[in-house]
Amino acid sequence: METTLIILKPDAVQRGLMGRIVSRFEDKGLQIVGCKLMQISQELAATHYEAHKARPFYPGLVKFMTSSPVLVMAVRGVGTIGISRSMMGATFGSKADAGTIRGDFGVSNSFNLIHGSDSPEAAERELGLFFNAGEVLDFPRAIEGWVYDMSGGDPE
Ligand code: 3AN
Repeated sequence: METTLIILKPDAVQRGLMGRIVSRFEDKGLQIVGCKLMQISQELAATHYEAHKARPFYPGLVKFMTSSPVLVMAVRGVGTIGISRSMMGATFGSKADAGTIRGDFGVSNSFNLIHGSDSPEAAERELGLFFNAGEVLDFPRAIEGWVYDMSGGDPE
């Protein structure tokens, strides 16, 4: 099982798209194990996006991400990092395929609705940045045996 960090960015919150985007993760069968609305500080945005510090879009990205609250989620499942990335679609709303979150809900290249960790290392780091101890919960789902084939012992 993997856990990834998903952020519904300020545009998703302001446009009233939270419910529909969260539903996509639930509909897929992924488990939401952490969730909170928060305002990202300048410091947190700078740490989260430090890999992009030298890029021309960095100042605008930090301004956008700190401009209004975001919904952060910890999302768990087998292969959840890759699955979430394909559900999100390409970085730019103008290029993202129909059927993806960015492809279906946005057209902008800067306001692209959603962030998802891109590797297990990034997920571990980012979950640690956005969630405090005790805010990501381990709990059994009643539907687990219908989401995954558990007949071999491991989720298939
Ligand atoms: P993704 O979120 O698809 O993994 P990254 O990691 O390449 O995209 O970029 C991180 C964030 O930086 C993106 N989510 C997007 O908001 C922003 N970004 C990336 N490239 C550009 C760009 N050329 N212009 C504006 N914003 C960008």
